[in-house]
Amino acid sequence: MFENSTERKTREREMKAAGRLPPGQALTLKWPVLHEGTVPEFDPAIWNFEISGLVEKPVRLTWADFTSLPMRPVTADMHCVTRWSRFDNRWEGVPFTEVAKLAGIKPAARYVMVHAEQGYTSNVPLADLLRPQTLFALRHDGAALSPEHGFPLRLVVPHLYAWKSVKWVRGIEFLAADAPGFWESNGYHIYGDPFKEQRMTAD
Ligand SMILES: Nc1nc2c(c(=O)[nH]1)N[C@H]1C(S)=C(S)[C@@H](COP(=O)(O)O)O[C@H]1N2
Ligand SMILES: [Mo]
Repeated sequence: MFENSTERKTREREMKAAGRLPPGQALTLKWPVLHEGTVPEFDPAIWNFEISGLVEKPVRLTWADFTSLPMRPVTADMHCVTRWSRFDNRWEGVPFTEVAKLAGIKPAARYVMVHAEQGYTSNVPLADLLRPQTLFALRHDGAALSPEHGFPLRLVVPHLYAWKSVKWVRGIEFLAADAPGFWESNGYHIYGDPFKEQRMTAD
């Protein structure tokens, strides 16, 4: 993963000097694939996206509904807890705020459980998802997402470790209290700030 090329080392030094390489991370020019389980099939006729929990109006979107929402580009870095960082990813997709407003967030909502295919989940505080850089991405570096990177849709939360950037995302559930998702229940940190090295929960 950590190629020994001069280009990689040069770019790593640059990112470190710019304060963009979190502690304990190494820069990769490749794009590793990392997930639990298998790559799911996508059928646009049956795919849907559910907005549930503490909302004014629960919503179920079809693929046609979702792809008619406003989209925008976001360029962001990606940090995996297994110690690779990939810089300047050019994502395109629907901002989290555009999706959330369809259902209306109730004032009591403070956290979100993000749901994906095959039962994968991850929890993120609502305030983090409301940041303008949080996106439901359909495209990466000028091309449609590939199946192994989350096609047709993945969440991107660039300022947290990438296990929160849920691939094959199928819904968001608004909650009053925080609750651990898949990796968070298996020892990973409940929040996961890469610049604070919040990798695992302290014993
Ligand atoms: N649905 C789902 N999303 C997931 C995962 C997963 O196992 N299932 N793994 C996470 C982890 S740990 C990382 S590092 C990133 C990796 O994204 P990539 O494979 O596109 O590099 O996806 C995240 N999203
Ligand atoms: Mo990861």
